[in-house]
Amino acid sequence: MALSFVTSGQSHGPGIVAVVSGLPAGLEPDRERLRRDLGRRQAGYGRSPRQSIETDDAEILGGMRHGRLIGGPVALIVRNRDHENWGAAQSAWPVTEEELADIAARRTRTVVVPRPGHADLAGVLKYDLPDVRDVLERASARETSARVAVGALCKDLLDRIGISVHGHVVRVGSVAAPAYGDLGPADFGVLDERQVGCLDAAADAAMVEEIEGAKRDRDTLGGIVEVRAFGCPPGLGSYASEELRLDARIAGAALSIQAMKGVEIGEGWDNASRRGSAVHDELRYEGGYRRDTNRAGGLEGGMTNGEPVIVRIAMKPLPTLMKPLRTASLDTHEPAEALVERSDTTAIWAAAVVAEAVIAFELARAAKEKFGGDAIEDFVAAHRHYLSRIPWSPEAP
Ligand code: EPS
Repeated sequence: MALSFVTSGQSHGPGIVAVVSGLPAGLEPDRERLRRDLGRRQAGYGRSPRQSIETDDAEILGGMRHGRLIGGPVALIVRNRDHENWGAAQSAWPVTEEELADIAARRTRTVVVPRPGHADLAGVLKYDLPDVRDVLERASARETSARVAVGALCKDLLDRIGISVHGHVVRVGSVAAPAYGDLGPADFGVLDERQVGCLDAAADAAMVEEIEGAKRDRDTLGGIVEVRAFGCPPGLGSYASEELRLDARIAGAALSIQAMKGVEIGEGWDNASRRGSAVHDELRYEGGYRRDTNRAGGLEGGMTNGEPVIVRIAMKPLPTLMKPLRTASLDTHEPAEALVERSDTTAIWAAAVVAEAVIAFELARAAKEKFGGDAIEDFVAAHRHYLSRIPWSPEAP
């Protein structure tokens, strides 16, 4: 069965739900990883006070028993602790005026001032909604908490075939990390000591300053995150059909994360201005096929090529500013100031963690297509057989 998932829920509703289908029976999810990844997504310098309200954890509602998946869809919920502060304002069923009255006015008021850069305007027009809040509640990146939980389960699956996925921050506003050459899974351990999620300590400190400056100016910042996946064998994805191309799936998944606006695979943008002889990663054979460079970012012909997968994703600055942008009211059409709500100055580290999760899902989906397996041991055995057939091994030369 193909791997797929769907999420449901709003930022201040009872919680964000995910239902994942196609994970093999017998997989034993790592409870600590699930908690750790949800916690990592909440961390990072520049987040709003909302994160001091939430302590994300995923409650498994179906598909698992005694620590093992049992073959049915896995349903989980990440509850929103902030929900209780909203009461009737977030009720699924109709509420009376009296019920609304006990909620702070700012939360019950219909929002009629769409924020530039957000889903607000097109959302109310498209769905014929009376209140921008109906749009922003679902457009909110709070939804990514469930995607991170799904990603953690996918990492558990990928673990079984030696694939690991690591995200980090390479730019915040005008501050860029130094260029890195080859990195390995062990290089990402230092991120526990960083505030913004940058491998380089000096750049991480400069990013903190950059965020402080934007916060002082009541502004927001975007940046660039990078994800590297190690241990992918050649041949995940396929050139045979456009919907199977893994680079396209990864790019689509990356841009499905709220506020992501650009994707680069390997040295994609720089490669566009180089000659072919300076771009393509030459092959040699040494007990298996090897390359000394990885400008392709581990993806050729819509498939993994056996080198680490490298993906960079550009995030725009968040559109909820404490210094409101100009807009026009939906009811009077008069000039107005956009909604000012609690906002993150930047959520760039969260973006790195979410990017890890969505790329882990795409790799797990492609691995599931390649190796099949209703039961985890079938999946693992198919992978083992494949590696015994091809001249490739995950170890560096
Ligand atoms: C978000 C707005 C903020 C963020 C939220 C995403 O929410 P609030 O309006 O409640 O402060 O904090 O992110 C999260 C709650 C989260 O857990 O990531 C938005 O508009 O996208």
